[in-house]
Amino acid sequence: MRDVRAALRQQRIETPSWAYANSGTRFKVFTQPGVPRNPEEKIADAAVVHRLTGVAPTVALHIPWDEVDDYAALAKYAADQGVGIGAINANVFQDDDYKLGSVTNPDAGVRRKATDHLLECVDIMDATGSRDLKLWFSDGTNYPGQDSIRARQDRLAEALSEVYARLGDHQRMLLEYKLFEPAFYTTDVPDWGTSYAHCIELGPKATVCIDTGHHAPGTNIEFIVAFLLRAGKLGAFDFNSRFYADDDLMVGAADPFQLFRIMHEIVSADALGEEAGIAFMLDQCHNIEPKIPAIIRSVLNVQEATAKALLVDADALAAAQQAGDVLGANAVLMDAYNTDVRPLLRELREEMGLDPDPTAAYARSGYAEKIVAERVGGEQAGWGA
Ligand code: PSV
Ligand code: MN
Repeated sequence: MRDVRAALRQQRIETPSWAYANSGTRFKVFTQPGVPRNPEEKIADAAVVHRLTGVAPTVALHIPWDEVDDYAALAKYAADQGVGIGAINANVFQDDDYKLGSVTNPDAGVRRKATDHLLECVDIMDATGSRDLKLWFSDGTNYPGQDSIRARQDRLAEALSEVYARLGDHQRMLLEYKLFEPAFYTTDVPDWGTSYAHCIELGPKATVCIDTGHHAPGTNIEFIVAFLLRAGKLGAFDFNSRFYADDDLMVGAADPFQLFRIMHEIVSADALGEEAGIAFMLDQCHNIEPKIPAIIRSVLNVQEATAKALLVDADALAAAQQAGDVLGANAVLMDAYNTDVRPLLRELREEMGLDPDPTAAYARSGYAEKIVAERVGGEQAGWGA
């Protein structure tokens, strides 16, 4: 029998700095009072989420959205707040120079600029002690014939290998993929296979990041999880929910069953613990809902899916599978999924010295009112779009 509580206690979910900031669609950003104005205030909010949930000890940064003069000082500030700096996300998608691509741009000068930014992100990792460099490229083309698909792959491989060579012994590269958007005809890293192939070419420090919102409708994400786990090439998740495209809604909101199926693959491969090296990150935007409570909800959604996955009776499942008992095997999985794990998680939080209901504890804490009163003046942080 698995030690469900011990596994849940050790779970680590990373929250994204940009989820605490203003965001929206390409039609409108609705601002919210109390939103952070700088990286420190985002980190302070992330620390609140960790204090209340006990399982969100790191916060990912996005550069230049979280640009500061002194990254070591920022890491120290985070540590003082009780959290660490997680992945450093590069941003080569918001500069005018990148209209035709960043590291795959036909212009060598633009490629140099983009690669230099990626290298700068590794410098930042050195200063913050971050392990992971997360790369997502908006690169691609909009029209057939616009550029050479093959040449763009060559340019991508060249930039990635230069950055890979710069990584320290304990640093990794996470290569994210996305089916489309902003490019509509070809995307240079559109799917897990492309990411996987580049990671194989690069070496052991390069692994795939699965953003759950980046697939065609109906894609079986848990298959991708299982495949990459077997190949030792799953490095991270960017968790969120989608109904239509890259919606960036709260993880587990649209399809909690899918989240359970993903976590079942993780648990059955014994890949939940830190030693497995998989970063469980959120990549979300809270456009119309209050941000901190939404992030708390998201963390709890991942925790609930994980608890259910841990409750799967592995022996009974293996026996049913071996016996070819299709319905029996499916029933073992569904029994776990249909278990209400909320009482177990409430107990666990009490054991961890936390409030059993983090959402209610946040509402009672007065933090929301405090940041609305204090964060007056200055410019609210946003995603720069
Ligand atoms: C792209 O859609 C993406 O998922 C990448 O992870 C970016 O870094 C992130 O969103 C920014 O919100
Ligand atoms: Mn992402």
